[in-house]
Amino acid sequence: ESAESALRREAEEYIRLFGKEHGWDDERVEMRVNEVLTSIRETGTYAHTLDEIRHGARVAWRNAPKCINRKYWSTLDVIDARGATTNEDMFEAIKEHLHRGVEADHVPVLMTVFRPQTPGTNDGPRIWNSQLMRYAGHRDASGGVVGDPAEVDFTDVLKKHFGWAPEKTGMFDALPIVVQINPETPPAMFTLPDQCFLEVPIRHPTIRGISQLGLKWYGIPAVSNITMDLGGLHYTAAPFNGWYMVTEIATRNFGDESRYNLLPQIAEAMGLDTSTHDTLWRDHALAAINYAVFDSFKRDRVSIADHHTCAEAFADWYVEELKTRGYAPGNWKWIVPPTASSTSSIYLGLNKMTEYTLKPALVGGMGL
Ligand code: NRG
Repeated sequence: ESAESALRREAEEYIRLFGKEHGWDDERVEMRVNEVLTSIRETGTYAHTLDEIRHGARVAWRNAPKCINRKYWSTLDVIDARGATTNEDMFEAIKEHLHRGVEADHVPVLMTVFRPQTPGTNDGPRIWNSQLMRYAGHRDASGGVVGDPAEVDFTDVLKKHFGWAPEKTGMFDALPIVVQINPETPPAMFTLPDQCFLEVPIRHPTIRGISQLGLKWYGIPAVSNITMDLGGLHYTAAPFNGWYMVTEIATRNFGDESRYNLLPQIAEAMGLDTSTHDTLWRDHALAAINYAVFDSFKRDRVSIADHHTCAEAFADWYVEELKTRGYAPGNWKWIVPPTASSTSSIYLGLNKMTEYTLKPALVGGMGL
């Protein structure tokens, strides 16, 4: 199948889905399908209406096999930034996006959509960061890393090619944003103002040693390295955010050996013996740091969900989705929370869930 016929097929498929899910009559569907196909024939591409993008983004989320929070898929809202024509425009839109999250009482689910890639080319706009907010990983002289090891390569690129020279090299240095409106334009680096970079200091309500570790995390997970594949068009810059599930931060970002690897320090702060597995110090440390992160976000009124609530809600949604929609792709390994895994009904109840790709889709991105 040629690229153009794939575009025609996927465009038509999506318009029909949109029409069906909006109760359009046949005449209206055929009219819009014709309009789109004519545009592709004459110009090689077509433009979505804002309603089509918003619904497409929602369905792309609904189809995301790794996401536990999909029951909220129909609440996603889109900021239309297709008019951005410069790197500066892109950065303005990103600030606006984060600002809306920081300001709200409950973090809204938002996607900012930039111009799609011209079909058959590689000219789409890019955000080089994996997330809009993220912490640097600095290599130190002894071959170790200060900060987030997941960001070491990107941090190197910023220092070597963009002249980034942070005043200090700490564990939680906000990374600047690099955007590139098209391949001909050199990418540009920008620094987020503080009012866009919401952070939560991590304190444990009773274990002082944990509070004294000086940990913090940013408030809003805003994934920026995923392409939205919608109606045959590729939106290469379409950053989106929801809110955190506590285990993402406490168990994985803080706990993983390949990330901050903090469990030994947390266990020591708790006075546990880490010289033997017998004390189950990792288990105690995980429970305590999850509690500390959750309590700290709550105290600061930054949206966060616990993994028990998420897992329970997902299991209900998934069963309902199978009944009403008829299908729902899911990646068990990603959906099962990494802590207290067997306490959720997903663990045994949804073990036959399978992953497959449905479009619209959110594709690519690193192993977040
Ligand atoms: N685990 C990653 C974030 C991945 C996306 N998670 C969300 N997305 N909650 C991390 O930074 O820990 N979201 O759109 O809400």
